[in-house]
Amino acid sequence: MRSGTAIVVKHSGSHYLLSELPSWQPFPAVLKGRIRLQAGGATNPIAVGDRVEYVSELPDGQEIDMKNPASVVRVLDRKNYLIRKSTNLSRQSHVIAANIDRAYLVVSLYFPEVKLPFLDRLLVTCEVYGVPATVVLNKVDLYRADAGEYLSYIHGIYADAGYPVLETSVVTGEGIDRLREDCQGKVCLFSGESGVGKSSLIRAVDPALNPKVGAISTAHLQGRHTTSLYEMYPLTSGGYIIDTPGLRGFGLVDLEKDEIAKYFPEMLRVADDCRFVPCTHTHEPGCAVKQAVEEGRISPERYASYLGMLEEDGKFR
Ligand SMILES: Nc1nc2c(ncn2[C@@H]2O[C@H](COP(=O)(O)OP(=O)(O)OP(=O)(O)O)[C@@H](O)[C@H]2O)c(=O)[nH]1
Ligand SMILES: [Mg+2]
Ligand SMILES: [Zn+2]
Repeated sequence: MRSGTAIVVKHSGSHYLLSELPSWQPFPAVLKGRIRLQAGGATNPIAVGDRVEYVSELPDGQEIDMKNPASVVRVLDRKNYLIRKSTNLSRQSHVIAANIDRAYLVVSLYFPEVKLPFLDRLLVTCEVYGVPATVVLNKVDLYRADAGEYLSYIHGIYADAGYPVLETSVVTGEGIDRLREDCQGKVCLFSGESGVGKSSLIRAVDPALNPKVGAISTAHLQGRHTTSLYEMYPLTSGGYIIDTPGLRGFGLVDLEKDEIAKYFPEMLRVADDCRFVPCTHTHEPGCAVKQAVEEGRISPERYASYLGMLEEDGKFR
């Protein structure tokens, strides 16, 4: 009988791979029944990035394999995590990853086309769960020349909101050095819609890594959900990147209506000056948020996303 502490580095259906970082020697593990009960409503009790205690019946020196997987007996407290709620009424939720130093939310302006309300919902989720986020505008080779102004405009929206924004291209290599430096020594999560280039960026950041990349469907100009598993990769330069399947619908986490604005950093900064407390920043006179939108200090797109979330709020409960 032996035991230890390890990190979950891959999740595929019923089994997990664990590794005792910083050494990289993944071995299979399954969950004990007691842990399943502790999931608190999530479909997966443990996620990539979780720190767990495991036991194995095998004698020391014998390698843990698929025939004799280890058993996860305890999940250690999480620093943070990200959760995805399904958009139907099943109320199921899925933990995307845990103990994340930074989430890179990857979008491309075209192929697939960016949906700002979707990105904003992801950013709100990161704020709610205490995960620092960077916006990555990928595939700039495809549109810098023809849509340079639009690119700067979108860049400006998120920089003004207070987020780091990177412009990258896997084709020209633009921005990849900065992304690599940024990821160094951290546990990084790459998230976003299918086809935006998450797996491609991981290959570009570290050519030693080889996650599968898929072509964009020519009929729909969308991704094909090439990555189907949650998987952590060790960076040669130190640190880890978690690749994730492309997000489809993305339900907003449970938030009270008057809480949502707190997770828009640019609204939080001015909301203290609203005449009424609480203020929904919709119809109230003397609302500092509405004034900031009128004066161009808060982007109309971000404000529209906020109003959309207020309205949608009821639907997912
Ligand atoms: N022109 C251009 N194409 C890119 C860039 N990055 C990725 N692609 C292409 O976009 C397509 C999708 O890339 P993936 O890396 O598989 O995208 P993904 O986000 O991992 O997609 P899923 O795994 O389905 O969620 C591939 O055909 C890539 O070659 C880029 O910077 N420029
Ligand atoms: Mg992928
Ligand atoms: Zn207000």
